[in-house]
Amino acid sequence: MSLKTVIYALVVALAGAHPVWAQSLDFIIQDQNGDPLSDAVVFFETPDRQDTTPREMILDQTGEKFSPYVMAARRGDVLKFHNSDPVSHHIYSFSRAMPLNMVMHRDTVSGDLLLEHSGVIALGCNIHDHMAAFVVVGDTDIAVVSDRDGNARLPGSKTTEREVKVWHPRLLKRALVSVPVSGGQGTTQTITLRVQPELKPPQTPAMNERAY
Ligand SMILES: [Cu+2]
Repeated sequence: MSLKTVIYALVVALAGAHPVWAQSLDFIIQDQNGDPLSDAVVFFETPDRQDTTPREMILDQTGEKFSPYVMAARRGDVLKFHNSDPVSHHIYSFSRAMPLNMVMHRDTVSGDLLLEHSGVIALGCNIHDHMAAFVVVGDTDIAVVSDRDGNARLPGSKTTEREVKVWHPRLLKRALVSVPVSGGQGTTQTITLRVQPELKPPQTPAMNERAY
């Protein structure tokens, strides 16, 4: 047994047999075909809340799309919509975490919307059916969204949890998946999600074809 292993075992024992993820953890999220999955939210459900300062989360509308498509927010954060388009949007949500029905005229900014409840807020636009976005609200201060190559890096944490939760818009019933952390620090763990087929890319008409 190397000295490093002994020290690690000692640290684990002192931490109550649970590892403490002092350093960042790297994940690659992929689908059942091995293709990278962007827009997966990866988080520890009960991390230590180090910073409870509410953040201002900006959800833009540009080119008749919500941007970002998936956002990871924390309960207590403030959500603010921007409409950068030269047309109006009519944002709606039937989600329990935040029902919404709000017309936004071109080049406007919404008021502050307090994210009071945890859950997934699914957003659409009544004018443009192809527009969709998801705001995943949790109690965690550490949640990341995978990039276009499926990469997700969770920052270091004092959490004692040994599994991460993963959410993706194309997961069946959009449920959470629990995945044991097996890779450990300094390695990259691949997480494979069984997702529904990709939706057809939205048809985005030229902006000058419409005027609301
Ligand atoms: Cu719209």
